[in-house]
Amino acid sequence: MTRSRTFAGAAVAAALAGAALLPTQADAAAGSVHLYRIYYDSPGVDRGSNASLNAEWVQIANTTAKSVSLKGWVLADASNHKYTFGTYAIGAHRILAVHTGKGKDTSVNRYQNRAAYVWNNDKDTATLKKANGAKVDTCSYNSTKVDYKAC
Ligand SMILES: [Ca+2]
Ligand SMILES: [Ca+2]
Repeated sequence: MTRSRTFAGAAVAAALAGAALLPTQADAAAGSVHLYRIYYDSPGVDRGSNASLNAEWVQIANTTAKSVSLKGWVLADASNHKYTFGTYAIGAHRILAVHTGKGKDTSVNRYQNRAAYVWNNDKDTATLKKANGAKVDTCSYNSTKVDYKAC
């Protein structure tokens, strides 16, 4: 026990030293908020029902150990249809879905409240920006063979 604990302590010390020397790697290890998946062709024929609109969504993951406020952040498609987050924070290690249709916002489901589809079924690009306009992430797809894109 003592030996393994000492070994673990040494490993942590080494990791911290490495993190101090390589901040970029440290940031990656600390996680990020990023686009995770886009389900762009909702199941079945696109008849425009609210259920169908809500089966079209974009997932955003927070892989950091902290809750992150997304207030004022903007999710947009290639045609610049924008969804701006209100007061909202994504919890640590959580994945949220931004649905296209109407619904009641929850801690992991947000709704654009649209009456029409946003994400093209053939190709499109999702862009996530902070309130100050700084780009956080983009995710593009170009295929009708599958219905979703893992970013
Ligand atoms: Ca679509
Ligand atoms: Ca469909």
